[in-house]
Amino acid sequence: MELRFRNLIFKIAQGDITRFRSEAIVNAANKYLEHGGGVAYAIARAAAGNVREYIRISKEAMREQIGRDWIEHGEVVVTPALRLEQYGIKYVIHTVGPYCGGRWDEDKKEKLKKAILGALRKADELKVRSIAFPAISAGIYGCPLEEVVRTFLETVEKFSGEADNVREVYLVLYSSEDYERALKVLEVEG
Ligand code: AR6
Repeated sequence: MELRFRNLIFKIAQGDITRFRSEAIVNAANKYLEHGGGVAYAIARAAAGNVREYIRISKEAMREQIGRDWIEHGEVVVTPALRLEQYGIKYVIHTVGPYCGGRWDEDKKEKLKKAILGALRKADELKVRSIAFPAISAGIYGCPLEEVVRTFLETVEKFSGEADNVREVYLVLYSSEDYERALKVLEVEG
């Protein structure tokens, strides 16, 4: 299932993002890049073979790129893909979405938009053609999946007006249930 916004294609896919063939993948991180669970842990383990080592690499990159030991919503950190290069992945872009704990409001939506847009802009700056996102904040952070998917749609549409290099944006759902739910949102909104 795909939608076209200007020169940009937005696709929903199902699978494991650590093996997804795109030039950049996004990590749904926490602000300290601790990669303790969820997709963050999976990416860290797959990239470095050792989660602690990828946390070290991420924190060092954060200090160099941001000059702080944490990131705000909208700020992103780039780390090398290491072992993920075998799938054609060049970069991992770490971004932080809102914590919802089951609640959703305009403030969470704005924070999620910033997190998505920050990663898209960084990918464009890195001259990446394709970028894959997990459903940021829809796991441990407890934001409603349907709202997360809607926010992706709106943000990618907005970004399509400024994209120079990015041509394909994927939202990769891990479980088939989440994939089916995301497809329904696209069918209704798209
Ligand atoms: N490929 C694609 N999607 C995945 C994968 C995978 N390998 N593994 C999980 N997901 P979460 P959050 C999905 O919890 O809600 C971490 O501890 C998952 O099913 O990873 O933003 C961080 O360090 C869900 O739909 O991220 C933060 O502390 C989506 O990825 C915190 O979790 C996001 O779930 C961030 O929580």
